[in-house]
Amino acid sequence: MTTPQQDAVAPGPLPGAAAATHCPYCALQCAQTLTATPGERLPVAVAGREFPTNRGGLCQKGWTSAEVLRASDRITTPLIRTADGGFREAGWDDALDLVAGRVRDLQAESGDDAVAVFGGGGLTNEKAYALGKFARLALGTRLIDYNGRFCMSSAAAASNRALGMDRGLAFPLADLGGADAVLVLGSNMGVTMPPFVQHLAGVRERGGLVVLDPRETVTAKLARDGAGVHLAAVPGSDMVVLLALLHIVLAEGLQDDAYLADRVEGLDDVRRSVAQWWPERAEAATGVPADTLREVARLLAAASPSRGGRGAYILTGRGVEQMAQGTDCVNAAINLALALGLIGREGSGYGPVTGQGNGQGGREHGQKSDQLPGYRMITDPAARAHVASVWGVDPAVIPGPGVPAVQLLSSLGTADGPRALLVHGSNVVVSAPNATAVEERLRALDLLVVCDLVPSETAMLADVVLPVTQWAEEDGTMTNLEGRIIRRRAAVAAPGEARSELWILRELAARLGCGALFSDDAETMFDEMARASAGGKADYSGITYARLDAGEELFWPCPASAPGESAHPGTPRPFLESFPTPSGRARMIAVAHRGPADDVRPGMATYLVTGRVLQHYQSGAQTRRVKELAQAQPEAFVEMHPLLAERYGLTEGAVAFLATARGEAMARVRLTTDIRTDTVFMPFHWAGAGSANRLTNDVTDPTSSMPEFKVTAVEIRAAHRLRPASELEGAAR
Ligand SMILES: Nc1nc2c(c(=O)[nH]1)N[C@H]1C(S)=C(S)[C@@H](COP(=O)(O)OP(=O)(O)OC[C@H]3O[C@@H](n4cnc5c(=O)[nH]c(N)nc54)[C@H](O)[C@@H]3O)O[C@H]1N2
Ligand SMILES: Nc1nc2c(c(=O)[nH]1)N[C@H]1C(S)=C(S)[C@@H](COP(=O)(O)OP(=O)(O)OC[C@H]3O[C@@H](n4cnc5c(=O)[nH]c(N)nc54)[C@H](O)[C@@H]3O)O[C@H]1N2
Ligand code: SF4
Ligand SMILES: [Mo]
Repeated sequence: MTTPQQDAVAPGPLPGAAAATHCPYCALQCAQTLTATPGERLPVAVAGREFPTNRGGLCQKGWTSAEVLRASDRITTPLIRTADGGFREAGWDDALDLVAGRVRDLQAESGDDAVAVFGGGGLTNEKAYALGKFARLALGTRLIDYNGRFCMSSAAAASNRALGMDRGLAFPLADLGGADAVLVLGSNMGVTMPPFVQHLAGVRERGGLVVLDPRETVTAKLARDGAGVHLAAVPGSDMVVLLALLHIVLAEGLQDDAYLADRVEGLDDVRRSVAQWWPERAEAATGVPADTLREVARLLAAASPSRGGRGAYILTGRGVEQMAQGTDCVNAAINLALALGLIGREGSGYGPVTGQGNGQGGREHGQKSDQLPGYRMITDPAARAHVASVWGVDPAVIPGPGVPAVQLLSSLGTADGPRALLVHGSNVVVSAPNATAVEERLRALDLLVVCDLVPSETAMLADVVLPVTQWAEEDGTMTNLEGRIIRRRAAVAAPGEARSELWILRELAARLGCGALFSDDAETMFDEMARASAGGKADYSGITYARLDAGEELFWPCPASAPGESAHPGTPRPFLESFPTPSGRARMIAVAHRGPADDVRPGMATYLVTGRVLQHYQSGAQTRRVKELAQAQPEAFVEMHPLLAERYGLTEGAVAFLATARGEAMARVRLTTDIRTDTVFMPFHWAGAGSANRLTNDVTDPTSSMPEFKVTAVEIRAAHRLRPASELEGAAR
C-alpha cells in the first residue's frame, strides 16, 4: 500500500502557467482560466474564458470561486471524533484503517447493506463512476444514492418515459438564440445561471419569452420587459397550465399533424386527458387568465416550424420538477412540445435545465440506486454482464437496486436500516427535505464518514472527516447541461493532506481487499468508465482525454469507432432521426393533476416556495465562506408581499416565525411586490434556525422519488423577540 507522502495527487504549482478549466459550481460549467502565482499555491487568479455556453462571462460566484481554495477553515488533515465530542487530527493510515475496520465489523454483524453511500452531482464523472463501483464491489452494498435525486430525477424519469433517453438539453445552448418562442417553466436562470441569459436575447427581441413562476423573478422580468409573458400561477398548479395549453392547441387545431403521425405515439389518450381543462376552468385553478393561456398557446404554435415559425423551445427548472407530481408535470411539458412538433428537430426542442456542475454526468455512471455506468439499469442481466466483464468480476457479485435518497436517509440507524453512511459531495442536513428528521437519523448511525473540503454542517456530525481536493486542484471531466463532456484541469497543488477522492476510494478498497480494481489516476478511471459505458445509452466509449484536450466538442452518445474508421463526432442533437424507444417514436403520456401533497388550509394559509439567490450555491457550504458573497447575502430571509406582511403584522427587516407540519424556522422579512400575495419565498442556503428545509415536505414523487421541495403550506407569525443575525446565519464556523 502506498503512503500519502509517496502519492502526489495534483501537480505542483505550474510556474507562470495557466490552466484552462471550468467553474466549480453549476451545470452551465462556464469556462475559466486559472492562473497560479509562480512558486506559490495561492492566490489563484480567475478569468472568464471564451466558450460556447458562457461566451467569456462568469457570474459573481464564478469570479469569486478561488476564495474557497483558501477558506480559513479548509480541512487539510483527516479528523477523527474524540470521546469528548470534539475532533482530533489524524494521519491517513489511522483514519482509513479506522473506517475500513468499522465497515468490516458492522457488515460482519449486520450484513453488507449495513453500510450505505450518498454521492453528489458535483463529483467529476471519474469520481461518480468510482463511487458507484466502490459501493457495489468494495462494500458489496446495494445502498447507494445521491443528491441528484433532489435535483434532476423528475426530469430524468419523464424524459426516459417519453423520449427513451435523458440527455438534459438535447441541443447546444446556442441553438436557443434562433427561436421565436421559449417557454420557461419554473426556472430562474437569470439568477441561477446568469451567463445563460445571453442565449435568450434573440427570443426576447422577438417578444417570445414566456416564464411560469409564482414570483416575478429576474427571469420573469426579462420576459415582461421583452414584451413576452409572465404567468404567475398558483404554486403547484403548473400541471393545469400545461394541460390547458395543450387543450387549446388541440381545440384550435394548432398541432403538427404530420409530425404526430410520423414520430409520436399516445396522442389519443392524451387528447382525452386534456379535454376537461378548457381555459376558463384552468383560470379558476391557476389564477392565469384564460385569454393569457390562449395567447401563450398561439404564440408557441406560431413559433413551431410546422406553422412557418423559426422554432420554439420548452425548458423546465426545479420550480415544476421538485413536486410530488414532478415527473407527470414534465411529461405534460413534453406532451405539449410533441404536439407542436418541437422535439428532434433542429431549431426547436425540450430540455430540463440541469442543476449541479456534473448533474448530467453524475446521473449516468452509477451513483443512482438503480443504475450502472452508461445509464444502464442494474436489474438488466445484459447490463450487469457487460459491466461485470469490464470490472473483471462475476455478474452475481453486483448487488441489486437500492433505495432512493429520501427513503435511504429516513432509514439510517433504524432497526433494519444501514448503520453506517459514507457521504461524498452533499451537505444533507441543510439540503434534504424535512432536515431535522435527517439530522436525527445521521445521529443514530454507528458510523458517519464525510469527505469534504470544508467543515460543512454534515461533516460536523461525522465520526470521521476526510479532506478532499477541490476543482482547481484536480483533473477530470464533467458533463454540462448540454450533454457536452468538458475537461477539469488542475492549476494548483492541494493544501496539507487533502487527497483526491479517487485516492481515498482506492485506499479504502485496498483495505477492504480489492484495491487493484481502483486507480487514483483520473484518466485511467475515465478510460475504464468509457469502456463500461460502451453500448449503453450514455455511451462515452469514443471519448478520450486526448480528444478533449485537442479541443474537440464532444456530446454523448459518442461510441468508439471500429479500427480503421474515423472517430465518432459525438451527438449534439440526439432525436433528429428517431427516438431511442422500441418503436423509434416518442411517447405522449396521459397525466392528471393531483396538486401538492400539503394543503393550504386555515392556520396554514400561505404557500411556502423555496429556491435560490445568485450569491449562494446550494447548502451554502462553499459560498458562505466567500466574504463578498456572504456580505451580499448574509442571512436567511423570507420574501413576501407587503399585503401579506400586513396581515401578519410584519414589516421589512422584522423576523418572521414560520411553521409547517414538519418543523419551524425563522427568517428576516424582505418585502417585495414581485410575488403573489398568497405565497412566501425562502432560499435554502442557510443552516440552523434559518434553514428552509426544516419546513419542507419529504413526500416524494411516485415515479422519480423527487421530494416536494417547492410547495408547502406554512403558518407565519411575527417572532416575539428580534433574533440576532448570527442565529439566522447558522453557519458552522
Ligand atoms: N445561484 C445559484 N445558482 C445555482 C444553484 C444555486 O444553489 N445557487 N444551484 C444549481 C442547481 S443544483 C440547480 S438544480 C439549479 C436550479 O435552478 P432553478 O430551477 O432556476 O432554481 P430555483 O430557484 O430552485 O427554482 C426556480 C424557480 O422556481 C420557482 N417556483 C417555486 N415554486 C414553484 C411552483 O410551484 N411553480 C413554478 N412554476 N415555479 C415555482 C421559484 O420561485 C424559483 O424562481 O440552479 C443551479 N444554479
Ligand atoms: N428547500 C430546497 N431544498 C433543496 C433544493 C431546493 O430548491 N429547495 N434544491 C435541491 C437541489 S436541486 C440540490 S442539487 C441539492 C444540493 O444540496 P447539497 O447536496 O447539499 O449540495 P452542496 O451544498 O453543493 O453540497 C456539496 C458538498 O460537497 C462538498 N464538495 C464539493 N466538491 C466536492 C468533491 O469533489 N468531493 C466531495 N467529497 N465533496 C465536495 C461541498 O463543500 C459541500 O459541502 O439541494 C436540494 N435541496
Ligand atoms: S453561472 Fe454557474 S458555472 Fe457560470 S460562473 Fe456562475 S456558478 Fe459558475
Ligand atoms: Mo440541483
